Amino acid sequence: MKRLIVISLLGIFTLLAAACSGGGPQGARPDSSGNLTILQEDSEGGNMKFSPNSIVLTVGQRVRLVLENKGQKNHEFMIGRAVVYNPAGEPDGFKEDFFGPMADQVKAQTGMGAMLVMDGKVMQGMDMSGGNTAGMDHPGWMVMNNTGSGQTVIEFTVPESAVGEWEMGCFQDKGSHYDDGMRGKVIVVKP
Ligand SMILES: [Cu+2]
Repeated sequence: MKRLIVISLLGIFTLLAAACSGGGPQGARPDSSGNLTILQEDSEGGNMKFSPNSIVLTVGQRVRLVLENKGQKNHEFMIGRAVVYNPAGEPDGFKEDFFGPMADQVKAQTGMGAMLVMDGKVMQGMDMSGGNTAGMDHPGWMVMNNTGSGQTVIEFTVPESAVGEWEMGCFQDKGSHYDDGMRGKVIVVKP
């Protein structure tokens, strides 16, 4: 009798687990040509966000992330994990950088007024900072998408080493964008 109960319970747990997993992680996926548009939005009152704020990428997929700044402010786009905090206690980028290790295979088309920045150095695009990169000198690889930049495209093939959960974030204005909701999930799955 006891054994029967244990077996029944196991069965119920298995069913529950299957129901919860619901066919893989939730999030927006690139279309059949690999394009996935991510809007950077803000509004009066500090409502900052990425739309969508959860994306799912698949290993081996050729992906084109199309960033559009729809807001009034300048916004960054970084992917990584383990947020680092500066001495002032402000979120200041990620300890582990998603793009850094594959920087040689990442192609970016920066829109007018957008920049590709690596460890605070402008690598591509027009330097609109006037040499003053303070505020966007986070560790790692990022796109600085100034307001009105149009589209910036990040193109890459998703590597096997990226499998797992990552975070996207904007750390502008002393990390306040991140704190105000400008962050999201990036999940990399096996095909
Ligand atoms: Cu922002």
